[in-house]
Amino acid sequence: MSNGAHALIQTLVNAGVDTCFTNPGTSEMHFVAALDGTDMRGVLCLFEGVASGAADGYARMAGKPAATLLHLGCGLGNALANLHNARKARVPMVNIIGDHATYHTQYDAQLQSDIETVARNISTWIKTAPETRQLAADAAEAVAVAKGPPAQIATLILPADVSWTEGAEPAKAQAPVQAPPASDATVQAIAGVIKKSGKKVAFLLGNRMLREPGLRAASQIAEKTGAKLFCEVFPTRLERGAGLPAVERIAYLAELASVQLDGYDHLVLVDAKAPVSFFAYPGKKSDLVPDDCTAHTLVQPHEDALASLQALVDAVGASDTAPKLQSAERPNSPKGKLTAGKACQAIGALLPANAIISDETQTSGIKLASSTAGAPRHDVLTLTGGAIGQGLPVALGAAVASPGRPVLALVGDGSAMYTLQALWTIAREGLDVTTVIFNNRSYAILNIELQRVGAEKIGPEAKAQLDLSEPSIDFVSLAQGMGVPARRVATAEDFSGALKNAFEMHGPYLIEAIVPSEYEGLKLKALPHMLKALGSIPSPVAKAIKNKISP
Ligand SMILES: Cc1ncc(C[n+]2csc(CCOP(=O)(O)OP(=O)(O)O)c2C)c(N)n1
Ligand SMILES: [Mg+2]
Repeated sequence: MSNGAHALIQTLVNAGVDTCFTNPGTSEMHFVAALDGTDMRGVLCLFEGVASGAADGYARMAGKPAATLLHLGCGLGNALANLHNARKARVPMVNIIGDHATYHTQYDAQLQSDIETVARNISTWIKTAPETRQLAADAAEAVAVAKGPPAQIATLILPADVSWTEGAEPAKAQAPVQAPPASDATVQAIAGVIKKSGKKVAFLLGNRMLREPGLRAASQIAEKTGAKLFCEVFPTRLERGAGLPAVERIAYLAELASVQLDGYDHLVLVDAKAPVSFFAYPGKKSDLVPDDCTAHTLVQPHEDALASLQALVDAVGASDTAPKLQSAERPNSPKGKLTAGKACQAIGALLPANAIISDETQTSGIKLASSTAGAPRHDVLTLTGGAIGQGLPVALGAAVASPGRPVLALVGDGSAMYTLQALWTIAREGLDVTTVIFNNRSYAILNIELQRVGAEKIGPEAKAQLDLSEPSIDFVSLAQGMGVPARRVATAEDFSGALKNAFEMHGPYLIEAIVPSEYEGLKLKALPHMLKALGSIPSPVAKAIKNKISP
């Protein structure tokens, strides 16, 4: 018998949850005290949004949940944006939210708030643990729910007295639930559609299908049937590079996505939702499936996506077909004044084998995919829910989950300032994370959006809301102030040199890349007109222009 906190931690460990990203307060002190002498690794984060983003990055790489330890409703609220990204990533996670002691809530003390209401935004399984004796069983259930299928975020609210009271015993892990494959009828129906001649078929692969086994199976089908392979716009974890099948990512800009999807009669969704525009724009469609195209869903989130896709491989007779693999190739080293495109080129030239890229580059990463396509195999983790401030925390969590693998965090200056505290934890844990801040001193993407939404007049007050140049942010000082060595560069040669050094040394390093915005002046003004024109020009020309704008 032990107190609730001890039994809770041991239960989590029994179920394989052995890493907890923490930002504790008084109500979590018994949990904190119980960490010693267990196999649970506590990783302190200095803002809750770092903890939740780190748990997301951890789950993407480890394929199992981490826990977060957060302080009441306000701590959970601070974590919300990255919990939202994690929910959209469909990763498993267990939140432990400390609460006031059960008998204290009646007093409406200073930190009293409605925790469950905050949690409802990101969890369907929410439980306030009612008593110590039951706590371990609740924790085992939370982990089982988080693991799924489907994987999700479970939130266990832990009143302080339930945590400190004696009389608890750890519970065993619940037996894993086997996900069923898609029904044979579904597989055969889709196989029938694909095999019918004269129709153009594309696949949209998402989530669990973007790892090697899913990619290989999809490529076998594509090679056998001539189908095109797309992947969703913001993948949770995409394995790519030399030796793996390549897939074309759906573009962020809806006009470009429409060009990509134009001309297909059937779109087969495999662990992905039908594509929609990121935002609505006056006079434009939200649903990106072309009007004369039929979407088919192969697999539901609770089903076994890989087994279903492999059944489809058999059903179309592609079991003996070899997948098409990306060949190894790297761009040359860039020269001259640094631009974001040249930085991407240098990354393609130098990326080490088995790297993990956390991509929150926004506009600066437009050339990233093409520059790294033939680089040694690597994983790319992206902004699944569109809530910025995710890149650094996800890199932190990915590094904790993947010792021995180099992590590269690529982050816009605006995005970096949301959760910059992640650098402190990266330094404290000695993680092998190289961070590149693309400092264009701007919310550049919003300058594009401002043009696109058709705003009538763009005055100085409007422009000022998107400008980060006064005062300019000194990322080198900020990084050094948190224990991360750093260097500022403004030429392509210096960028390559700094990146090479960072990859060669173990541990954290930050490169502040001074770059112009990718879209400025005339190019910025012309973009909305060009995007508008795409819908009314011949498809091959539109596709060529798309590849120029977003290669
Ligand atoms: C939580 C959240 N707040 C605000 C936004 C709106 N937003 C999207 S991109 C962006 C600016 C990104 O700037 P930066 O990281 O510098 O990239 P750049 O656009 O300059 O390439 C903002 C504020 C968002 N998506 N999520
Ligand atoms: Mg910027």
